[in-house]
Amino acid sequence: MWPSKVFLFFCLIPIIQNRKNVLFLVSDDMRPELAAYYGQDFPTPIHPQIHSPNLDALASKSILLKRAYVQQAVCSPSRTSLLTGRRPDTTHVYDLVKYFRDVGGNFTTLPEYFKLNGYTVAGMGKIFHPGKASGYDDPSSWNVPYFHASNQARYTTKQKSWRAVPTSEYVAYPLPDRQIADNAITTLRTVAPPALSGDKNFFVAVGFHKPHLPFLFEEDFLNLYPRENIRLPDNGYAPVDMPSVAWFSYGGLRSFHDIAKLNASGNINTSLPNDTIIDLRRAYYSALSYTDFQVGRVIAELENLGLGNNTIVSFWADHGWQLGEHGEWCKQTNFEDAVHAPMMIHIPGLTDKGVVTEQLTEFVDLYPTLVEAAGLPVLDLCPEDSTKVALCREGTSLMPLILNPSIEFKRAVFSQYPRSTDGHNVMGYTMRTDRYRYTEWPEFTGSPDYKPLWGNVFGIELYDHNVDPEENHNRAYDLKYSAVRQRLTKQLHDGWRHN
Ligand SMILES: [Ca+2]
Repeated sequence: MWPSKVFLFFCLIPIIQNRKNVLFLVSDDMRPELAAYYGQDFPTPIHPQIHSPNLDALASKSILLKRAYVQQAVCSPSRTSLLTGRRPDTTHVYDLVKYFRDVGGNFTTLPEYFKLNGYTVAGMGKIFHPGKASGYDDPSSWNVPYFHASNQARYTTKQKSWRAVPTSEYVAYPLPDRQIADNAITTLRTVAPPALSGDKNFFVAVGFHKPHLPFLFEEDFLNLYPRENIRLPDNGYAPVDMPSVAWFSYGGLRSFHDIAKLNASGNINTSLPNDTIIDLRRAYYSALSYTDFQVGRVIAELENLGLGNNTIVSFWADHGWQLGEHGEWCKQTNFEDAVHAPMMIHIPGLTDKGVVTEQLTEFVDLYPTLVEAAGLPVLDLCPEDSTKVALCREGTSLMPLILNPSIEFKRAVFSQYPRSTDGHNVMGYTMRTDRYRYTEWPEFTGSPDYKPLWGNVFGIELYDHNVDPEENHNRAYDLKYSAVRQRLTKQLHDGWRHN
C-alpha cells in the first residue's frame, strides 16, 4: 500500500496547485441580445446596436454558447436547476416559493462543491432566488457572509416599470447593482493574496439584479439609445394556430402602476400601446447596458489584481425575455425568446482566442463544466432517481466543445413550463433540435410522482426554424409536417437522457 500512497501524494500536488479560481457572474432576465450574438442565433433582427462592450470583450476570449437554453424560463426554477446541476423534474422547483432541499433532495450545489474542495466561496446579490425559495440564499453554499445591497425598497417599487435614475439620486442612494459590483471588487481584493500565493483558491459569485423589472439604470445609459432608433417588434401577434395554453398574460409587467393604468388585458393578440412598447424596449436596453458596465468593473479589477491568468470567468442570465414579440412580455413561456439566454465561459489557456459554438447546449451543463475546468473531481451522471444522491449531474461538461466546437454534442435540448388550465395541472415540455422547436402540454401529476400524462395533452406546437425563426406559425397540425411531428413526439417523450 505504501508505494501507491506515495505515488498518489505526488500526483495530487500538481493537480491541486493547478486548480483555477472562479468568478461566477449572473444577470437577471437578460436575453442574448448582445453584439456577440449577431447573426442567425437571435430570433429577431437586433435594433438598435446594443452597447455591451464588456460582455462582448468577455465573449471574445470565451467559449460563447450561442445556442444555450435554460431549463425553465423563470428565476428560481432556472437558478435552482443550474446551481444543483439537475433539471426541474428532479429539483421539483417549478415556482418562486419552494426550496429544493425541502422538495427535491439535499443536493450539493455548485458553490458548495467548491467549498467542500477547500475554496473560499463568497456570494452576493441574486444568485439563488432570494427568500424562502432558497432557504434565504442557501447558507450551506458559502463560507463567507452573504452580501445583499441596500436601497432595495427604494428601487423595487411598483410605481414605474422603468426609470432613468438621476445622478443626484443615485449618488445619494447607489443602485443595488453598483453596490454589488463594489462589494465584488472588495471581495476580490481580499481573496487575491492567498490565491496568488497558491494557498487558497476562490469561487466568487456575483449576481446582478438587472435588466429585470423595473428597468432602472443610472440616467446616462438612456443616452446610448436615442428614442427614434428603437423599433417595434416585427411580429406583434401570437403564432398562427398557437394553443391558448402556450400563452402567458405577463401579469408581472401589468402590475406596475404606469402599465396598469393602460388597462391592457394581457390576452392573446393584444399588446401594449406602441409608445409604451418603444419606451419599454429602450429602457430594457439601457438597463442591459448598465448591467454590462457593472460586469466590466468587476472583470477589470480581476485583471488589475493579476488574477486573470488563473481565474475562470463565467457569465449567464437565468432566462431570456419577450419584449413585445408575439405581443408577449416577460418570460414564463416556452418560446425561443424566453428559453434562449446568454452563456459564456472564459477558461484561461483554453479559450483565450475565443471559441464560438452553434451546438445546442443547456444550462445544466455549466456545473460539470466549471468543475472539470477548475480541476475538481468530475461528477457522475445522476441515476433516474437521484433524490438521495448528494452529488451528481444531469448535464454534460462542455469541455469537449472547447477542443472541437463542431463535434456532435446534443441532438436536442429541453425546457419546461407549468400551467394551470381548466382545473388541470399541465406541464409544457419543449425541445429544441437543430431545426425545430417542438412542445407538448400534457397533464402533470405533480407530487409525489412528478410525471407527465402524455395521453392527455392540452396543446402541441411545432415551429420550423429553417423557414420561421421567429416562431410565428405553429405547424403541429399541418399535414405536411405529420411525419416530422411523429418523430419529434417520440424524441420529446424519450427525454434528455436519450438525446
Ligand atoms: Ca430572472
